[in-house]
Amino acid sequence: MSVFTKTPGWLDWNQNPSKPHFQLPPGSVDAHCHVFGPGNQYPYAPERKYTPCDASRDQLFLLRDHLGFQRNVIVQATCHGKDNRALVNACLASSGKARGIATVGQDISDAELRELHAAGIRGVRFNFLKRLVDKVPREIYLDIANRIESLGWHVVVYFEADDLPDMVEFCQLISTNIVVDHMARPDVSRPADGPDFNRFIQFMSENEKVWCKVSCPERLSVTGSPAIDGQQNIYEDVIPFARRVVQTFPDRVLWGTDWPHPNLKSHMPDDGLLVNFIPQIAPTPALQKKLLVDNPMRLYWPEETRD
Ligand code: 0GY
Repeated sequence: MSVFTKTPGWLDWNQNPSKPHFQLPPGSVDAHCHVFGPGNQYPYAPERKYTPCDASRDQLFLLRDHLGFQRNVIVQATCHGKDNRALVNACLASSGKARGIATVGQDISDAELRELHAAGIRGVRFNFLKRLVDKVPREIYLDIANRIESLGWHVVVYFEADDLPDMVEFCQLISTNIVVDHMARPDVSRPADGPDFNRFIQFMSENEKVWCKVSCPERLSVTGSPAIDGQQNIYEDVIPFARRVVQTFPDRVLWGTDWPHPNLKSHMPDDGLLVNFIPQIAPTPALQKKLLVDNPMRLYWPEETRD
């Protein structure tokens, strides 16, 4: 029983995900997931915009094994603010099978950054969604981006499609790799080959350091999941967007479950069905291996990929 009261209407993660039919390539990485609390051990941040249900590291590791992943990249969630203790604990307890993306303030010391690195942190996340965080001045983010460069870290950015013009400018000022969460949240009711998404494709074409997570169909879909209990036709409207990114930039894409799926309103996905969705966006074994193994390994475990 959590010591915190969840945000009204909160949807809890699925305790009984199906076993995926799609067999993940050996060494696959779930490159976007979170841990929440547990709140009695790792309290949620006072400045949080939502209070989730608990989702512990052990529950994440059980899901990893159930779905057939070998590793996780755990992303600091905004409900924990800049308190990375739950994340660090999960990375340390993972026997090297988890890396982390932290949220830090400008006041973090170099010694603290090195400590995060030793725990398995490999980047920082800058979040631009007003419903999730208070605004942070760009200069602060740029200062943090400069400071993490020498650690070999990268920056993860979460923003919405309408903010792309601002982000193009901002990203030009960052010299590390930049990973964009959830394809910058396109409006999937518009065409995947229309002017809006073309601008995102152009952004990636012109910036070789920009990577993209082709994740969160359940969050982006407008048509939703008409066959939630079947295997086909889930989140169909997201497929052309994700597939276009995977086919255009096969060496700069990542995939993650987004477990435990914070702030969903319409439904909670079955994580097994989310895995079954992967071949629709990465249709060949070669693309699947890049998306799930080669790319995340190069970014998060480079020491294991060098010849
Ligand atoms: C996600 C998406 C969301 C939340 C967060 O850190 C967070 O709180 O990332 C969201 O509400 O869209 O990637 O989990």
